[in-house]
Amino acid sequence: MIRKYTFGSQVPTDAVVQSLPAESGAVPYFTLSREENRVILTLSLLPDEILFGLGESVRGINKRGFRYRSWNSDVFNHTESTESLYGSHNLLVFFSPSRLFGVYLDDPGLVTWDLGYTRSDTAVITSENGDLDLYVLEESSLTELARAFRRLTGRSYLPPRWAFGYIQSRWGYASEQEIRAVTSEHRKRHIPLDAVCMDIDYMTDFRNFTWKPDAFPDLKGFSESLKKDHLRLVPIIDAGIPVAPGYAPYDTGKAAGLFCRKEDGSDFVAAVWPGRCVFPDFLREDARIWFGNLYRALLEAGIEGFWNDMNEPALFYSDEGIADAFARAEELRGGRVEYEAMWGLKDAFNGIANSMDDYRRFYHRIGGAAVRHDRVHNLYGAGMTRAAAEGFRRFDPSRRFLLFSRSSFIGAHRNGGIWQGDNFSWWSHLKMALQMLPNLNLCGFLYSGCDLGGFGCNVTEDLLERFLQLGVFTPLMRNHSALHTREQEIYRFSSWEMMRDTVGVRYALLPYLYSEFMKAALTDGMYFRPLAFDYPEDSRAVRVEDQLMLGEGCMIAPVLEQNAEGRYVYLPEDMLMVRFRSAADYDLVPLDKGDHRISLGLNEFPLFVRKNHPLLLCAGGESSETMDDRHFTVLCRMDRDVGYSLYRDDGENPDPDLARGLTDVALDTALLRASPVPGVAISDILL
Ligand code: MIG
Repeated sequence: MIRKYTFGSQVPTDAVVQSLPAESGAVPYFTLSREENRVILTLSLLPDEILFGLGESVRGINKRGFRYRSWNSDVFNHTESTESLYGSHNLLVFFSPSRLFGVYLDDPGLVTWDLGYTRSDTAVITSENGDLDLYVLEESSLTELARAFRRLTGRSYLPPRWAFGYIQSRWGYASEQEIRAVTSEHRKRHIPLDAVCMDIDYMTDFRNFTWKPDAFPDLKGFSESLKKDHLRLVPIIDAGIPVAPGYAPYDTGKAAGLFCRKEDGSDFVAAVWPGRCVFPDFLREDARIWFGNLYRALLEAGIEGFWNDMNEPALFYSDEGIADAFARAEELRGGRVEYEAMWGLKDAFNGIANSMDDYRRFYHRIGGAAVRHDRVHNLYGAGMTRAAAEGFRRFDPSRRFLLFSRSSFIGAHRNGGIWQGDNFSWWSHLKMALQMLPNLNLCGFLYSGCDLGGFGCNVTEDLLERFLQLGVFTPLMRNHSALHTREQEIYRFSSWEMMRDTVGVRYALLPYLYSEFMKAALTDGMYFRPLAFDYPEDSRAVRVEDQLMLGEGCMIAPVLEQNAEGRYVYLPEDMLMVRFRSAADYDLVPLDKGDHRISLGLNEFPLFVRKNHPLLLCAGGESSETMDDRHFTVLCRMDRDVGYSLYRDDGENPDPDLARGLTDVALDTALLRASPVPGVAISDILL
């Protein structure tokens, strides 16, 4: 059951797709108070209560014990103290043996989540705007609660099937030759690859929808020739449009008055990569249509996928911000600067980027009224995602396009995926990526993954290998790194063959993982889940922070520490461990419910499969398009006859029919007689 409560008058956020009548009674569970405009919800936490949700955020799967802020931020350094990342996902689920409910704030402004931070036994949720729709969700299980929330907010985005292939990316690829060198190194060494991302350096002067004519003399010819080799280009698009008369996106947007404005009616200008930029008012439909149509130039060049960046929006500086900082400096010039003033001076300059002052300087037009940006800040990236997705649909309604964004808001999960932003080549960030994934799924973002190997800092071979071992299972499997960091393509390393074999496992599992993803998306389910969803009564399982359920029948437990030759794993039920070294080389080890120490050399990683759930492996391949997805090896630890329904489709139909895509696989216990591994059926099938 979902109940809705309305406070003030909320601008339409497009997050919710079901219209529910607002209740008039008191909000259950919470004590409500108001302070100026703020709406404050307070609740006593039960001693054993676990909190799930808040999608993209740092720390554990269980969000209890910290303070988070919903405020979409361009943050380069993700630490345990980082209160905001790029997306705001205002769903929180309270789970304990004695109560289960969720609360969702459809609120595009700043929301603070004090979850046992100020007082360990109290949660305080504060909406700064005080204009919001509040939903309270009650269902019989975590799984049903997640499903109800997805029905409320709409079906998750479906990427094309090729988007489940391995993607190579790096900030710095600047020409056709450089990209060809990357693709040919992969093909030459048989490292599977489906796509290469183009970062900002492909553009002329970082201008959206342009490409450097010398570096890409025939982008269409280039993309077509890559496609013959089953490879695709995925260019980046940033939010800002440079102030450059003569540059068509600026001229047309300016003529139609589609940019965000200051109070005096002039366009708000701030610098990002292309220099001084204006910002499309993505909260307006006409601006979204105009921006979505700009993708055409690239779509016509054969591009089928994009990533949208800097859409919090990230602001390097505004003229006003610089002037304020200098004014502060002027005040102090000549005098004796005491330490407090010195720190203030430093802060004045350090705080120039992404400043709250700038976010208060501009306005959106919503329903004819001017709305100051800070009140609706968290909607901006979602508006850009929507603009792009709708533009693709207008361009070609007959297929799916790849789209993933940095900034997001609930609702954007219907239009695109997200990547987990600028992580570092740190072991702790491998764990952080894992812990974020189930909460992203809960909030609707199924197509996601982190920058494998880490974006900032210099990776080491072992860390990249362990990142790839997680990436084998994440829907978005992309190796990405920042300019000036150590080169991170697999072939740069002496142990590239080990990494190639790891990516090979992804391709052997691709039809199965795609099936699990599509079934989850099409039934409003979750691809990754905390163990609590499947074993709510197992007090050990509900607190597991370094293992995830995957699809209907699997569990992952990657190695997250350097120099560890294995790890402890908790099995909430009897499972089959498949310890992979490559697509063709793996051990099958039945393990019973309980604790296990698993030995895992650097080249090894496990997948745990529930008893009586079949796992399908194909022979793999070097691209998702050239794989044989009719011949499979089926593996199953079983003690009865079992079945699995494999979902397959053409990988691009935008309106897939779940029932029509399913093929049933049946395994008979008779198979166990011939098996070399007691209790485990191994069977080759043709579908
Ligand atoms: O200010 O386009 O998160 O993936 O490589 C940095 C350059 C801008 C941030 C993105 C990152 C991308 C980078 N971008």
